[in-house]
Amino acid sequence: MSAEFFPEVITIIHTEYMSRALSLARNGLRMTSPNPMVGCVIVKDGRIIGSGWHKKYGNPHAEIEAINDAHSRGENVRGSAVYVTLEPCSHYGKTPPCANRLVAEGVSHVIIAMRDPNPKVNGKGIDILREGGVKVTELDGEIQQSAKFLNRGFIFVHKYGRPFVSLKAAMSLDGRMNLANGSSKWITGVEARTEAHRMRAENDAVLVGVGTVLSDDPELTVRFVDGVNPLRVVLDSRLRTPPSAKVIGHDGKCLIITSEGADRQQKKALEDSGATVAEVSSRGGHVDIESALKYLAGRGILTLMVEGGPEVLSAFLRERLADYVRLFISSAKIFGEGSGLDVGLGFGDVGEAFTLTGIKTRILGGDIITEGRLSCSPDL
Ligand code: AOF
Ligand code: ZN
Repeated sequence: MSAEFFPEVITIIHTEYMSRALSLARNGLRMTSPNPMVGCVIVKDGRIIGSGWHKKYGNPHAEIEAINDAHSRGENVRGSAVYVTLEPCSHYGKTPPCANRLVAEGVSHVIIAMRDPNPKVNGKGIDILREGGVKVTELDGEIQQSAKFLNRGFIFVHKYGRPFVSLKAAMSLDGRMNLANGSSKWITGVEARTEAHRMRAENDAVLVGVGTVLSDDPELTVRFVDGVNPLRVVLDSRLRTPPSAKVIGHDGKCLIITSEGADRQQKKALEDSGATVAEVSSRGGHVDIESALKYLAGRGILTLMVEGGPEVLSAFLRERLADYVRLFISSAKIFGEGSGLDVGLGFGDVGEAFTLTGIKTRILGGDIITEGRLSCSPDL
């Protein structure tokens, strides 16, 4: 008997092929921004006849990669089922529309994990397919959530005009993020530090406040794991970053965000040493975080990791511009003094507190790592 008679069997089959497409999509991590990571698997007569993913910004889309892969194996995609993690595009951009190409190839069924939040597409790809006589199935549930989480930054930029923001905070057992003198180096052990570098490699940009630059002189590069260096961003309302700061580096990937009307001389000194300086509006004497995020989205940054210090992390929480938290808690060190996450949220009742969902907790060396999605974060 054909699987058509068993809807639950069909769901299992769809989930299986879509999971494969999602893992292919992940190969594009950090290479596709500001475009999404997309994977595609083409199935005919119960066999995968072609697959592919969007490899790099400006390169062919995932569907075209998969069709080309099938052709290179001498397969004909006519009558096949195409699993694609994102709705096929409908517009002429860097490449012609994939939806039209799928119709022209004569595929019979397209299964998608999520709609494209890009207003140029958003449902129009599905319309083109249906009008071309192709059956379209939109998956929901967990597999859709996984597809959305993978492209959380892409969704946020299109839906909310800002990157998806992850906070990373390291603290001593007594909740201090630095000593009284501001130093915050080496709170956690080497395994946790490796994990923090992995997190840097996963985000398009990593951000610290000027206080962290002055006290720790961090490089903010990916060193303990393989990966692409993120854009390094310093929030510095009065341009106190020294031109000799390590964060500036030599690769032109350091951006200092300051308030409008910054000191010309200091600005020029920083630019001469290789940094880019951007001026955005300020609020209460500090760079306005929302304006800074908007600016970053405009520069193609989809995902941002905020690495410290306590003041900057607190400001993101206070403004409710934080979506995910990963906390590194040393189980070995007690500082006894220094700052914590003194956010000043002014809750009058425990019930009002921010909560985390989808919590994952691990023990790594002598440190506890706990992470989750913040309740103040809007929907994907
Ligand atoms: C991708 N890769 O596999 C798919 C995309 O500028 P373009 O022509 O490359 O178009 C980019 C848009 O195409 C992107 O924002 C998204 O809406 C859609 N689909 N993009 O880069 C892909 N399927
Ligand atoms: Zn496309």
